[in-house]
Amino acid sequence: MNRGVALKLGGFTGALLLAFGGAFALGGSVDPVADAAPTAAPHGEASAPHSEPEPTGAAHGEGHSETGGGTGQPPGLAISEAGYTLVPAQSSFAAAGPTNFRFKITGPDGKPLTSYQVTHEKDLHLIVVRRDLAGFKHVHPARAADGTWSIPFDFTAGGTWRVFADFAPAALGRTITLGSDITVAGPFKPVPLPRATASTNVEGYDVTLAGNPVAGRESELTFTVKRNGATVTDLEPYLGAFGHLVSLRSGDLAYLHNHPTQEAVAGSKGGPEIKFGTTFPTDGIYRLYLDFKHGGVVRTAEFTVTIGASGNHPVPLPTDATTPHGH
Ligand SMILES: [Cu+2]
Repeated sequence: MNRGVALKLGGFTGALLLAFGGAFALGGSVDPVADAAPTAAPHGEASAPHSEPEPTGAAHGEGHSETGGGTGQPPGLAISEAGYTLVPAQSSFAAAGPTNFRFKITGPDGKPLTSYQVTHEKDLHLIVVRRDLAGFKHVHPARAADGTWSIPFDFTAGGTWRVFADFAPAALGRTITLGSDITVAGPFKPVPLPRATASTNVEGYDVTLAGNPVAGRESELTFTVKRNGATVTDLEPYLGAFGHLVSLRSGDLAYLHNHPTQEAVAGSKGGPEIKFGTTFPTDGIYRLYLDFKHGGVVRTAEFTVTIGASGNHPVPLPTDATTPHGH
């Protein structure tokens, strides 16, 4: 009997090792450009020049810190921070399907917040994803005079969903991201997190990710967009940049701010590269969601990225780490 248990465990461990072995693929196959060139020097690629050093905080209209307001934790893990609270009108739905999702942000005075500082061209960004990291949407609700936000939203399946409100209260002077769980009744089939790969396809667009991110310091991520084998050089500005990137940590759905390193004004064209400065707080597995706009349509390219040798085993690195983690 004991032997039977041991055999079962052995098989399970083997399957896990296989899964994580596959997840290492990205680390070995991407261009180690971020490590090789942390300074302002161009990378010698045959690409359009990009502005480095990166723009100041004014470029994205925010001066936030990377952690959740002195908690030492990444953003998105709390429903309340710095006196501001995310209050869904309804935190449970009786069935999957289209609904009108409504919520408020209450301020330190307990009243609905109505005074926001614009970030990435909006007063508030709403990210909705199921807890298994499937079903990602980045949307922009409308605010009524009384401070209530609302947006038509389709909870496409049952399960526990996570909503993130990413905004800067005018009185606070920095961005905060609050998160709340929303439960939706109905059948739920967890979607396994896809393996880490350096490229993905979304609606006919091939998107490749290059970079060598390490935990605890800012790394550059470069996405390259192609269509039918040809580089796309007429990306359209979306939210003040040629792309908008959200990263979520698998396991707890910590939310990462990602700063585009280039601004994009109306009428300008970008691509095929889109660059971001990103600081992953710890080793672990992350799901990256890149929104880009082409032909008037916003599409989302998704990537799984493992940081560190362990992947599934978060090991905080010193923030002044100067050598790559590993062996
Ligand atoms: Cu947004």
